[in-house]
Amino acid sequence: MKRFKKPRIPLYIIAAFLLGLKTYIVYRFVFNIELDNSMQELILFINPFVSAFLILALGVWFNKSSRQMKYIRYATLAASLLIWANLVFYRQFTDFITIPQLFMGSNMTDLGSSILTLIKPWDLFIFADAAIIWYLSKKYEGSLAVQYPRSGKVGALAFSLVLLAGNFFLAEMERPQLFTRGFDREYLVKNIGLFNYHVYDVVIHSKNESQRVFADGNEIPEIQEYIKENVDHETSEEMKGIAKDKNIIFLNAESLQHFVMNSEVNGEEVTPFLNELAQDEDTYYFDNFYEQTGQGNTSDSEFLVENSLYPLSRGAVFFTHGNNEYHSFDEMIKEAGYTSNVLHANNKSFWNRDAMYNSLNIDNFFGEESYDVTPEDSVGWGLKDKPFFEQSIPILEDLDEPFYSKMILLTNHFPFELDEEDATIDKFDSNSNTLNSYIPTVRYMDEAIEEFFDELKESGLYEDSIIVIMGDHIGISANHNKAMAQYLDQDEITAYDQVQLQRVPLFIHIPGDGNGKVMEEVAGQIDLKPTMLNMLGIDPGEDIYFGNDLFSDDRKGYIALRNGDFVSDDFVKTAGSCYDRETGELMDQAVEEETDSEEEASEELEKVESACDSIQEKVDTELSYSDSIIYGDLFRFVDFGDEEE
Ligand code: GP9
Ligand code: MN
Repeated sequence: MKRFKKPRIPLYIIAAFLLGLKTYIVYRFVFNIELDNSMQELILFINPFVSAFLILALGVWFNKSSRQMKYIRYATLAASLLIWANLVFYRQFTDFITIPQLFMGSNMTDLGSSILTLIKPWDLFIFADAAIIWYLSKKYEGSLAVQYPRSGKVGALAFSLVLLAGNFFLAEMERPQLFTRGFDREYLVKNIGLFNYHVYDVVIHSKNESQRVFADGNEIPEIQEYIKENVDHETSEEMKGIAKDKNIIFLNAESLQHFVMNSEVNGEEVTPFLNELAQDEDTYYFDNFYEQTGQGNTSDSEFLVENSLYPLSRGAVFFTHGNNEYHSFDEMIKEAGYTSNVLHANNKSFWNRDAMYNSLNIDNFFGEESYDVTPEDSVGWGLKDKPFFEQSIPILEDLDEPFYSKMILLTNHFPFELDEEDATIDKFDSNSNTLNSYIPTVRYMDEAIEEFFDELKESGLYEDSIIVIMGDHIGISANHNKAMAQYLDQDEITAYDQVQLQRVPLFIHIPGDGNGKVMEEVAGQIDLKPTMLNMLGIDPGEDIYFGNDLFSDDRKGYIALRNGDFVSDDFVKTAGSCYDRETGELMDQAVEEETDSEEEASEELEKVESACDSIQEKVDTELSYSDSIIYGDLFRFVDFGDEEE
């Protein structure tokens, strides 16, 4: 047998180096990870090598060289696949995969055409190191393996753990409480790397799962107490019962963001009908209304509306906790004789809706099979909004009244495809195809809603109904900030702007009301359940919820975003800083400008900081109570007093 010259560098080290280098390049140049200082740069540079070494050094425990080679090959390949999967996911959601999301496999396949636009030919380079290692390991199998004595193996492991500890130490220094807060996945990946982030995610996932098993409901009184003290507020007397016995038609306007309202492209209004509707004397239009969704997108927005609870910070609650007990709006309106319905021309397993709608006590779900979906009438994700509305009219007419019917639109969905004949406004012109295409699909939705209003009037349903239109979540992610800045005619999109871009339009249109106006209060999706209950004249009783009546003057005064940021009457809190909500100025600067002496400034600043901190504390408390309710399935233990309906 031919003997190879003993090579100097073992394969596991070569593989660790290549994997580390590749990972770093991908972090730095492919993901859009923000780096604020040189410490962050350093950590981002170190962590790929630390993780790669940790993974590959495990290979030395295989004594047989063929096994060792096999391990190194597959570990490198698996790591590359993991990076690639995260990259594809990131292009769509600007976020990293979580375990609960992996169980949303059905969604991933349903993504269909969207997923193709997310895969790029040069993604193949992500597998370059795996290919090199594969080749080397086959060619030089025996000579590139190492046979360490036991002490050498332990040494390699100990060395990788020391590196890991060093990495964690730096990370904790850079971002205290990184592991306990865990709201922001980008921070985790930036600091401990993608691989360790996934290990962390597995640990958190198991912890959450065990929370349900061990929950016994003894947290409930504390939560009820908190709600009584902090959330409960007076509802509007004026609006109480205004919708009594009327139908509620709720339009879930896919990806509709606030920034398109009253804006123009090439001198043409993007949303002419909605702009007019906002000014209508029968419409209450909310101008500072925020979406509060997490990874569950549309389904999270539905969850917020039906429950006035927060969705989860990881995964979609529709998937992860679709079989929990809830005390939903749909259940509560039954006592007033209402039926609840969802109309959505998509398959019912998407977002696990079939299971969740059951748990929410929704009476009827009219999915894809209730519609005539032809290729001519479809684009992107399915039936176009115009035929969807048209075909929905007979369904609505057949329902027992009064009803609450939610209609979920689809055409204005990423990647914003539209047939040429449906495009009635130019695309925007920027470096982002996504933003460019968004404009004509938003216009299409605007026209579809206009037609729907006419159809409702023709059918006679209009007078007996209240129509709510809500944008479900953002359509244009931070990945398109350059184009967005161009659209908004700004130099850049700041952290403050990013929060403001989370505004979505909300219309509450009450035919014949005549008192409509533009409402300026800071509000969010969490507020719809208490608002609609009050409008129906239903007493929430012992309900556990986190929102306020939108029409009341007496409100909590802030809206929590799912990542822990918040917007209050005075502040926008994001990226660790407090901004003036109206001007977008950092509060310390604003205070400095407004005060005359240094002494006065520091006094004022202290006040502002403590005001901001005290809201933050409430936001954190609310989010964590809401999480406990969901993870522990705590409503199993609550008697809301209306169970037997
Ligand atoms: C799918 C539709 C879109 O049924 O609700 O979901 P999204 O991707 O926006 O969450
Ligand atoms: Mn959506």
